[in-house]
Amino acid sequence: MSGFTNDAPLVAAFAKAHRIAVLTGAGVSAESGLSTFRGQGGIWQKFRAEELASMDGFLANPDIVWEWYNYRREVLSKAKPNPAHAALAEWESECEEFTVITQNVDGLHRAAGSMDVVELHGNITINRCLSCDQEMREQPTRWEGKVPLCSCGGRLRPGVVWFGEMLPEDAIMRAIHAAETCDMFISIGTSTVVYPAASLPMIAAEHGAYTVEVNPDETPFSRYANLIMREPAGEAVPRLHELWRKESMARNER
Ligand code: BV8
Ligand code: ZN
Repeated sequence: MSGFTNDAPLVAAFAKAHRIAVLTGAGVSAESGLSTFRGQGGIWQKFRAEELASMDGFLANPDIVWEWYNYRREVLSKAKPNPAHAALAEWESECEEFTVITQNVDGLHRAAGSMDVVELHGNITINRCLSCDQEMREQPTRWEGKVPLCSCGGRLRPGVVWFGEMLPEDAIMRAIHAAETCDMFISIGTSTVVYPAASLPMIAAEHGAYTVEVNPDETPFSRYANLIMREPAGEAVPRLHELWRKESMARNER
């Protein structure tokens, strides 16, 4: 079922949604000009994921990996949050509990004003030292080829979670808690193939949440979603927010 029909379960679900959890993937940032990973023009169509976003890939090709991250940081420096990011930030300010769980490393949810954000896969703007493990936010001053060096002399890597690496414990625990306790779970712009993030929509569904999928394409979760919106996030998310606002105000007047 795509778009809205005024059927009772949908209206009832929106009216009683006090605790909302949102999972976002690269698709929510597509309209900010950031390439997705697997969609049209996806970054990885030119490369295989393991060559770039993994420790083995980094150790084998440190300069290529840093060229890729520097390219993404360059594109990100010109990117702005889009109407989907903005609607989620506004929605959070009106809702009792509203958690944005993101697989993205672009920081655009916080840039849009979202406060309760769980960055499952880290943040591309942070560097971390392979030797002393300290995080470095300031600009490096020394390089080994294209690889920036820490003040301790160790090689720096982007502060993101690579394939084969564990997600930050607190992030995945917060994400699972939000999925288990929310009334409504909205999955936006993710191909729902990268685990453990991809397990969150199903966890929410199994705990009785009303689930919504916003994605122009089908995903492995589509068949379980209560509401599907086959359209870009920049159009769908503001409409979802408006529908929730209308129904929750109507509830308060009853
Ligand atoms: C882990 C950070 C425990 C880096 C990313 C074999 C060996 C090792 C591991 C595994 C293995 N088999 C499986 C695994 C687990 C692996 C995994 O799931 N692999 C998949 C590919 C099968 N997961 C891991 O390794 C995770 N760690 O499991 O640790 C462990 C340890 C050792 C051994 C085993 C297990 C770590 C995963 C994190 C990897 N890091 N990113 C960086 O960004 O550089 S993942 C990367 O993919 C991004 O974070 C991205 O978010 C994520 C998922 O992609 P999506 O966000 O969904 O983006 P995608 O392009 O795929 O889809 C975009 C969607 O948007 C599309 O559907 C498109 O239609 C839609 N769209 C397009 N435009 C719009 C739109 N939607 C709305 N509006 C639009 N306008
Ligand atoms: Zn160091």
